[in-house]
Amino acid sequence: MDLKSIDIPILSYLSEGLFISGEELSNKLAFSRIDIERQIQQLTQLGYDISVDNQKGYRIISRPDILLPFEIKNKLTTNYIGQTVYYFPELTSTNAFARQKLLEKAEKVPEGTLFIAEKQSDGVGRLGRQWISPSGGIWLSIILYPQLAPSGMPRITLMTAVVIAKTIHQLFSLKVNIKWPNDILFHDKKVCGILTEMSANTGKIRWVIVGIGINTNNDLSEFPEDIQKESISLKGITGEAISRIAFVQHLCVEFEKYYEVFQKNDFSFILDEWRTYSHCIGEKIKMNAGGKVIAGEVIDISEEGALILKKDNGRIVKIISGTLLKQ
Ligand code: BT5
Repeated sequence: MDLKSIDIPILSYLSEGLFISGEELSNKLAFSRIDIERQIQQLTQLGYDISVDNQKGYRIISRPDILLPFEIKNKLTTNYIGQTVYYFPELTSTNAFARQKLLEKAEKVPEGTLFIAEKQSDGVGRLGRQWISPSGGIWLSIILYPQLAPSGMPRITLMTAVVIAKTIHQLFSLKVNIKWPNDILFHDKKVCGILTEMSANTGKIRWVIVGIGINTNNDLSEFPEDIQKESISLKGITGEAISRIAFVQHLCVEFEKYYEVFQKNDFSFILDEWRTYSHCIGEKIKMNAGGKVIAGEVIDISEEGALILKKDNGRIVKIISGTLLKQ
């Protein structure tokens, strides 16, 4: 079964609630009864448990938590984020794959396209660091074509961090923190990382890849010990497996909402939200910025997404990219 392009239209009419008869399905969708049977079989092969009653028809008993495109698109209320989905049981890296697609022909990749993998064999973090991505997590990339100068890129990372923090808050009533620039932490442990990449020419961004890695239901016990100590998953926090499909759908809706605000140049609204989740405003920190260690107190975040730091010698500096160090 080709999971990339698979489409099972009857799924939008089947539910865990009421039965729906084969006749009603074939009337609604203009499919023959044999087509309906075939789609039911496909769903069963994918791990759906479907109750079949000769009189009443079909009803879903349980569905697998696989990030299949038609599940993500099912009743998704966005206009473009998540409306095109490429799904892979395994990839090296969703960012690397997306980059390859964009370099081949960006016009073929609509804005809001998602590239999703169940696991990544070569997931990447910033500065070439490794991102561990076993099954059970959410590893995806979102494609954007913002009207933006390359210097505006850090804002996309900030916006994405707000969207993820908000999604986690809304779905699980959990307060997470954003660690500048690209980490989402719960009690100082990393639950999510963001990797934004772009291509630009003549002072304008051509495309952006927003890579998002979230530890959801994946098992952290296989992580190297040092990373394990500093990581956490949503399953680990809430005590139960979460619905990754519902998470991705919610993320798409929030992402589109914020991206629309972003496109209208209303970044101060996003910054205000960012400040409420910030990990470090008012804190004394040390950071590695381009190989130099800088120490000071974080005063604020700037309109461009730079951290404003009051150095120990009293000087105010803006840091556009760097890694916060442990104190
Ligand atoms: C990041 O880098 O946090 C960006 C991670 C982006 C991952 C997504 S997944 C989908 C897309 N496709 C990709 O290939 N990548 C993106 P950075 O701030 O450099 O953090 C990397 C560091 O986090 C590593 O050096 C480890 O210490 C730690 N780490 C690695 N895997 C982790 C995980 N699953 N959970 C928590 N921490 C992890």
